[in-house]
Amino acid sequence: MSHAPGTHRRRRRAPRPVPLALAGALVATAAVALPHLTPEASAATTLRGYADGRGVRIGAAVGDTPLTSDASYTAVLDREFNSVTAENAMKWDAVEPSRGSFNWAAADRLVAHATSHNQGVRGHTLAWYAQLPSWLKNGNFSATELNTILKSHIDTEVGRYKGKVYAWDMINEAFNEDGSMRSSLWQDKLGTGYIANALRWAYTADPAARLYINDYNIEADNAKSDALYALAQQLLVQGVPLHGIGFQSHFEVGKLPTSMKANLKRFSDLGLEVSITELDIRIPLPASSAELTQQSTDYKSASENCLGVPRCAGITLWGVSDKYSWVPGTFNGYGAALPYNESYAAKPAYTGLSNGLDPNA
Ligand code: 9MR
Repeated sequence: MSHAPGTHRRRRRAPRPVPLALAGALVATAAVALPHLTPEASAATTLRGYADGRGVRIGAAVGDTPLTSDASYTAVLDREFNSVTAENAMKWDAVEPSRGSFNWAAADRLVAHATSHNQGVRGHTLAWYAQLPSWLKNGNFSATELNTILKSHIDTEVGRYKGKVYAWDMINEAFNEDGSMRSSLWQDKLGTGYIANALRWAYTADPAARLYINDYNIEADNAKSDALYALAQQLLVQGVPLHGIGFQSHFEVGKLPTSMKANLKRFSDLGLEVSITELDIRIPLPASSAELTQQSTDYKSASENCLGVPRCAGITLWGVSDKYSWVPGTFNGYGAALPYNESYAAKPAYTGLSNGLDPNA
């Protein structure tokens, strides 16, 4: 593919080959015109090209293993995505394995990679019930001490990445399905007030980062999203720095909630950003071609359900290719949840997502 030398802004893309996706699954679309397009226009036909054009993020959760060992993976990541989320590297157990002793190696690697590929970073996550180090889980700390520990962790981590992380999934999975608060170290010891405190501490550490509450099964209008809505309203009335709601969006093929767009809109109407933060769409294996087609439709609908709402800041997928997805390990008999297959060939889902991002599709 030819490219104009000296166009520094696009230097990172110019030497890359024709996107695999365009060479494969998209041949039947406008992408066939690729050889005649200017470099600018061909860059625009990547996911990140469309997202850049709309001023939104298209992101992927990134694991340290593929980041450091799989050049095919990083080629797709850097060509297609303008945002990354640390899949595990910024979680408590990774960052503070023993009290007051921090391990930034993997998180720093991701941030450095993102910086050098002109990608934004979503931080993930600071107050969650899972992936806590054992010293913390089993420490039997008093509420006062736990409060200090949480504050110090947030000050340190958010402070370290000040100006480098554009949004934090601060609070993760705080609710039960019936809308009650989920039992966790934080909730049980500190009460729901830990949420406002955590957001305030993070805001002090980096006033420019967008601070999110993130959860799953809140995409539909249901008891869980109603409870979150009530909490968000209350936090905003209290002047707590809550800026966005992250809708994880771990879906099963053909089962997108019909109320998703209206539900995202009611949060957006509060003045909050809305983002899809962990999108994947699992299929019972082996995936049939009808299911792959349905998955493509679902990727398009999911992205449109966000982008069709004011204040949608972007869409992050929970991975890049089926090679590293968490899905098969958790949902027995399911997989094929991402737009790239294990060999980095674009699936129909890539076209669906791409069309969802392309304002002219
Ligand atoms: O993808 C993550 C996987 O590698 C970890 O083993 C798992 C541990 O709980 O967490 C996964 O990521 C989760 C995310 O942090 C929060 N939402 C659900 C995600 C999938 O389980």
